Amino acid sequence: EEKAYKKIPVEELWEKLSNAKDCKSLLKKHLTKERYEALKDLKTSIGGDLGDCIQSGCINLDSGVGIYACDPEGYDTFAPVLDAVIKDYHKVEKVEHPEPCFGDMATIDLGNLDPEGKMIVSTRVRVGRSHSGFPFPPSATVDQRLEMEKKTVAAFETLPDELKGTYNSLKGMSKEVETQLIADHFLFKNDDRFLREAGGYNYWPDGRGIFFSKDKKFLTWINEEDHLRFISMQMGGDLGAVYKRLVKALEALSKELKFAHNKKCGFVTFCPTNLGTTCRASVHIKVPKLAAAKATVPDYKCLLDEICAKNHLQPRGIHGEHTESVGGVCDISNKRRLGLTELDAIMEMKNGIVKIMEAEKSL
Ligand code: ADP
Ligand code: CIR
Repeated sequence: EEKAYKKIPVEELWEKLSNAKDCKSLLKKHLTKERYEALKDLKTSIGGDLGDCIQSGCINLDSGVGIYACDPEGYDTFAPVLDAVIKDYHKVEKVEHPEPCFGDMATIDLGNLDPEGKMIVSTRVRVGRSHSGFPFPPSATVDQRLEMEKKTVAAFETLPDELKGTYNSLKGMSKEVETQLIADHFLFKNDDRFLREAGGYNYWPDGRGIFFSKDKKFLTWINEEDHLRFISMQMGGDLGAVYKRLVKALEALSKELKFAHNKKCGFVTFCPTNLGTTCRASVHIKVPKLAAAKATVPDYKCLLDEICAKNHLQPRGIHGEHTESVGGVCDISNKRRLGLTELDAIMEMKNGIVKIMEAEKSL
């Protein structure tokens, strides 16, 4: 059981960040002295402040991004720094987002990216959602987390039969079950120092849990980084099946639950990298040759990183963000989520993965 994280005074955070000469985060790049001075004493209506947004990035100077929104209103209050980070991460000129568009399920054909089953181990698509009217982790109380959990569990009753399943609260789950679920890539854990310093593990495990459909291909994470993460996953490369399942679940759940959404951010999430579509479509893929090959320019660790960057893809380790790849298998997903539609984000991932597979085969 965990208590709330310890808040560090914003002056102390700023000192750490401004003294960190080789910090490469987007926070470091975009929180200028002028912006810091203008924002350091502001508060949202529920009391969210700049410290809540930047503590993780100032304590973890190796952050890639380094900033979260203290609460949904923080995207307005702290827009001078958050908008700059958002534009840089999602590669957009303006912070704005189109209406959701998942494509026409009757005609859409994304297909199987690896019908022979040679390179792709598994495929997963997830989206994040926030309950409208509820705060983000730094200011969420135990009661609010429990209320969100209850609302969500009630909504699962309305899923179509093939997606119905069981909810497993983290509180009371045995250590053995928990460890196995994590090893199998289903369940989240509370060992990410980036999320911890953002308040993500406050009052853990209260209000956290995981829902599974009977075949374990549709899942929901409750109160991990976001209030909700809806996930569709299965072994192999059938992106079409994975995506359609997720869209079907979302259709049902969107009728029952009210999600935070606006013109500027699209679907609102705790981390600015997830705004907009909130969609991360990934494969666990065997690319040992690309991972070992040298990049053509010194900016990248290997050829894989270079091809990923050029195709707006993001490589991660196979046990989640900030982990390493194992046995030449890595997690590759679309990087941009804002300023494009869900279908665009999926197509960006699909086209990029096709290129990665061709490049691996050519070596
Ligand atoms: P998220 O996608 O939720 O932002 P992570 O990168 O932390 O977060 O990954 C969460 C979990 O999902 C990890 O256990 C990871 O191994 C698993 N995962 C991600 N993509 C795939 C995939 N294509 N196949 C199997 N598991 C996956
Ligand atoms: C970081 O800054 O590294 C963490 N706060 C995680 C940011 C989300 N990562 C990403 O690139 N999608």
